[in-house]
Amino acid sequence: MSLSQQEFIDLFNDKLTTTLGIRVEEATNKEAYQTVSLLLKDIILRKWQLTQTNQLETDEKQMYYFSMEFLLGRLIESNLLNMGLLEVCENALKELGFEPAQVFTEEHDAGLGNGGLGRLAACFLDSLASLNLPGHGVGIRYKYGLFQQKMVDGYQVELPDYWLNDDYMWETKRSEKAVEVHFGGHVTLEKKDNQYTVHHQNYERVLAVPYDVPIVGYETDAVNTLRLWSAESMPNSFHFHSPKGHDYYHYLDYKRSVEQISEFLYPDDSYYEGKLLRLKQQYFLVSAGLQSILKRFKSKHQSFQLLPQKVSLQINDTHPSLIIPELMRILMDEEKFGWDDAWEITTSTVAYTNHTTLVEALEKWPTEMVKSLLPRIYMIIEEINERFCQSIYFDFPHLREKIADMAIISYEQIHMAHLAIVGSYSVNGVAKLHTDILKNREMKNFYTVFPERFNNKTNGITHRRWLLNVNRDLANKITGAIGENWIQEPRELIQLIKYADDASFQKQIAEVKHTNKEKLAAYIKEHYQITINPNSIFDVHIKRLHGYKRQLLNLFHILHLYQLCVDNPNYQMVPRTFIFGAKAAPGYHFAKQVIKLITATAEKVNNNPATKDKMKVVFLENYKVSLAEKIIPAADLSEQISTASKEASGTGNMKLMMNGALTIGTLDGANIEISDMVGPKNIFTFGLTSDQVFDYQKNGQYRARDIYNSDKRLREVMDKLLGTFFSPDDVEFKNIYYSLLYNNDEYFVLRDFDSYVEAQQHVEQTYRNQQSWLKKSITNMAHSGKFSSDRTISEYANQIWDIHPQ
Ligand code: 26V
Repeated sequence: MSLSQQEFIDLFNDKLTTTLGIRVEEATNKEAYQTVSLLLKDIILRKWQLTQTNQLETDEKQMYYFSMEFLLGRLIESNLLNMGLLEVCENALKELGFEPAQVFTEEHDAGLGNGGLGRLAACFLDSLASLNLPGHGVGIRYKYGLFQQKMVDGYQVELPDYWLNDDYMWETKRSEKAVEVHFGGHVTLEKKDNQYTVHHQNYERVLAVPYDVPIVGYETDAVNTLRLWSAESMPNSFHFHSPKGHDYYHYLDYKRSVEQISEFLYPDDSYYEGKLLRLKQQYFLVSAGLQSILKRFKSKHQSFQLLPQKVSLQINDTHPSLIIPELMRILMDEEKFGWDDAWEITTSTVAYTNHTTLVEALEKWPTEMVKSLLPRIYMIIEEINERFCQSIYFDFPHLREKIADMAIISYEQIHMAHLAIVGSYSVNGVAKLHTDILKNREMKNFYTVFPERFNNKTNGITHRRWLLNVNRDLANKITGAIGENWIQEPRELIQLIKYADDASFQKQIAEVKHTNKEKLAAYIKEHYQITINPNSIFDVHIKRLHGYKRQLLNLFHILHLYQLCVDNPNYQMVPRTFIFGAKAAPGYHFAKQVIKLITATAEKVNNNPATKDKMKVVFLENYKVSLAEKIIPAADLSEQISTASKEASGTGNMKLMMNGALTIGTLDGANIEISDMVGPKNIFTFGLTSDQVFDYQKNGQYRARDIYNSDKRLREVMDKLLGTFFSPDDVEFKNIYYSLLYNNDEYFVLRDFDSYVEAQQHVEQTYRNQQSWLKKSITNMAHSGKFSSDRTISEYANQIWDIHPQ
């Protein structure tokens, strides 16, 4: 798409007049934002309509990505960028008297996700569209996204994220495409002529209304769809009889309970709780999404036998795994297929991605809950379980004693991961190590039964948003050196290797990084009144707060450095700025205490004369996509220090690497593949390997206290948690202390401390030699092409979905 600056200005003025009825001199930044997005949407809608007509006509196979989360962040810039209009828009806005960055920040982040899993879904949508592939998102239009984090006295407080307060410019409500979803009631089976008819009665009716968001690819014609479902009550399904008005109150109760379904995003990741409302959300997503897909399919095809050739349904973790029994239900109860044919179709259509092996995050629904909320679905799950257990018994006699472990239903719980594996044709992990752990440990027995199903798809990120858009100065330098091929073919970044040693290129890279650091420093000064030194190492730890991600290990290193400075006023160190961003799940007590410990440490470090010129600690409030976009271009060091085996992949590691940060990391998740790409000299690895962690867990020989006793540095750091160092009373952090010493340090923080400190010393030595640092930084950027989600999506498209560019 190309528009001249004047044409853009004309469109802008025209929109301003016809929608807001004001002159440009009167327009606020918000009004300018609305106007730009409206005029852009006009252009996108034309393409969108063409794509939909085209997709229906050609009848190419479509993929639908079912996810409870899509963490989109802002779309304005990426839409402009992908449409080829970013530069002209920025120039036009300047000409009209606006500051483009301020206009764009008027868009509220769409925070419909917790972290990695949700952001991955958003990156995948960008890559699907940019590779011209027919793949769409299916999700929930939560009225409230992930909570906003407000810091009060160093504690996290959660506030609702009412992101729809102003209109969401990118969505289009499609009332005429609404469908019904049914909950509760009871089911009877009637047998006639060897055929069952299912009667479902007294169920609650919920209207699912889709809101479509267009997904624009980079310099491509096709526009895909993200369909977000919203729950509404059905006044017409309600009969008002009673003259006393009781029905009216019943109706209000019903309306309230229905609207709750799409009210808010559950803020826990990695901790499963069997909440009825969450189960409702999951079935709502699956049932509404599937109905609209099957309607479209039926408009083109006579028989559902063709479904697997025309449709792939990818489920993002087990959250949408009810799609398996729901598809069975529709095929059998409504389309009159027998079990075997329905099962063949279902298990050739659904594919499952696993994102975690943390036991506490695996979904297990109580049977009673499913039985009463979804009676027919429960019957089908029972039957799937029955047949699966039978098949193990007869076909895999050596696994007989494992049947109880493998069953879908056991001890009054439904194991959703088991259901997902049994009901799909593909089961993938998200990094090599993670897939190996699935195959050889966590899902070992299933791997024996279905070896052909298991496969790896290492995660990726969209380099368009995370490099081209957020770090345009760096992108320009890259293009200046190797041309612009890398934008379409991110693997071409490897050409940068030729410049890793090139003094003039190193200088350019250093300048860009410095400018980015100055910008972040200015932001921190403005919002936190903390002065940070742009010449210090920007050491960045940004991700959800969780025990296994070990923000605590980082803190212990900080407190250790603090002690060194206090003990020796002449202690020489390269100045460092430790930057944290993290939200804790509201009910995750330990994680919230760690946040408080970070802010308490910041108070100490930033104000002590012995440290304040050498170190600064900054906790940035309300970490979210648009904040990540500010931090990542300015990072020198990327903290990826999870307990080995616990982080399935990580994707922040990829974003930071692509922006030239070096990684300090354990051999976990995709860190291993980053290390394989760049080589051991260009990454700072440390700590236990996953096998060592498994060994400890097996042999029970880990003794945190022994390490505490034998390491004076650790004692000095940890004893601060108990004494009056942080607060006059000594209760604040004693839980953390106890979790390490009395609960034996589940995440091996003490065990990895020594090796982490050593790796950090290596970081410092390397940083002192800027030439060597820059060489490593360029080497990292050069090898980051593998971690573009374009690569990931091509693999899914070719190896799982069998979909093709349109
Ligand atoms: C789990 C749960 C449990 C029930 C309550 C709500 C809820 C919400 C989200 C989750 C997802 C946990 C899994 C997850 O986010 N995994 C992350 O996936 C990333 C993308 O594959 C990966 O890079 C991270 O390593 C992995 O932790």
